[in-house]
Amino acid sequence: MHLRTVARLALLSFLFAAAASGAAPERKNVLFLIADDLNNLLGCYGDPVARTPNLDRLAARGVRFDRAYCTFPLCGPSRNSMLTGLYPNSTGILQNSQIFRQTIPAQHSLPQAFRLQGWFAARIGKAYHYNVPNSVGTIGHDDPASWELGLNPAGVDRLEEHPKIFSLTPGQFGGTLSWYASPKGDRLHTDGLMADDATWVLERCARQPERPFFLTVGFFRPHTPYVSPKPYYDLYPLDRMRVVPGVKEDQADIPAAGLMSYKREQDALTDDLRRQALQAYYASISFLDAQVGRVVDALDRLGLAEKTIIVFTSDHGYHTGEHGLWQKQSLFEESARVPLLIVAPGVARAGGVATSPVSPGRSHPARQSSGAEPHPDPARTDHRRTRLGPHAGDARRRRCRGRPHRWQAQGQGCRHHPRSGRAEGRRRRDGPVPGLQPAYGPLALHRVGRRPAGP
Ligand SMILES: [Ca+2]
Repeated sequence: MHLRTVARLALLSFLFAAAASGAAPERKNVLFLIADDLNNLLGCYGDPVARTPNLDRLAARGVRFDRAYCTFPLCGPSRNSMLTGLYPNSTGILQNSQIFRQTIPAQHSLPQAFRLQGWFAARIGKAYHYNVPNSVGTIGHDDPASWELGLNPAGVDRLEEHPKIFSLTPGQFGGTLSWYASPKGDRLHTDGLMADDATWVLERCARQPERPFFLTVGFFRPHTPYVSPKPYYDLYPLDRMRVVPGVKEDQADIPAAGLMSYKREQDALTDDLRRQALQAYYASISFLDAQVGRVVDALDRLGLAEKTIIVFTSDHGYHTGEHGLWQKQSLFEESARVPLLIVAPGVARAGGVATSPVSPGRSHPARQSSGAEPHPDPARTDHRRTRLGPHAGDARRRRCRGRPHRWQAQGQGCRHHPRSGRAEGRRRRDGPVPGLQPAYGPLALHRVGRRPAGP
């Protein structure tokens, strides 16, 4: 299959699935790996500093999508979009505190669609939104209907090391630049425990080759706080960390709306702190890379590779000082673009590069070649058909006109496509769904620790 064709399927998933329904394709496994707040600072995307040998190897055995973009540069909206195959203005999820069951409860999620067709669907860590780090070890904003098994390990980064973390705003870690070089080894950290748990699940799946699986491993790194074992910090000497130059001059011609994601607390950043933050972010990427490598190695060791599609991506990109911005929630390239690697044995050639714009949320690429039938009307399901009249009625469907900047203010739902510039969002009044209780109450500790005992 030609790579440009693969990319264009992002916009044609419904038609493609319908066209593929003639013959009965082989039912392949899916290993869906998603990082949190990871941009394209990876060796396989040409970054000269990053040490990411495992992701580089994954790219070499599959297809690297060079122009993959999230549908919303924030965790919750992006993840709900990705896992339902709908744009945020159709899911109604424009902030982190919601899950799609509150707005479009009848929608089948991607893993749920696999479940309904016989796949074993499991989740380890963050698939839907979690508050990081405080919800690590809980079910977060999970959707239990999506999975048969959910594992929520918590490591020393969550349970022991918070008091030691440096933060620009002391005591705050989730949305604030913060980091810590841990003396504890990989397998004591949450992402390391998740790689162990993934291996445990894969071992059991390998014993039941007649039943395909859809395993999601949602790593928490490199999201803040950038906590990772110290050896990963040592890969990135501070004097090699490049501070973005000329920010003041750069900002001179950027409209104020383009800089709305700036956080006042970052006034405290000095160049020394910027170098430390970049070192810590890179270290978290390399730590993540190592855990991805462990999961893929387990897949290979268990003889599952030939029957398994591997997808690796992130929920959105990340600024590391460009335009004076850090973190996410802008539509500049660094925040909107995501890595996307797909290894599909027998479908795409190894080492390929796809250059057409694509969005992981719209493509459901794994489903397209896994043999699963499409879930009901994935491209056309609309919140208006879910009998949530009050919510649908609140959505004021007006075209976003007169907004010249590629910017989506959180909660306003107006965006322009990062490449075409075409306005694709619509304004809506966002907020809780009247008369509908949250699917889940205050986040309760679901199960801290390890997988179930036994075979
Ligand atoms: Ca995120």
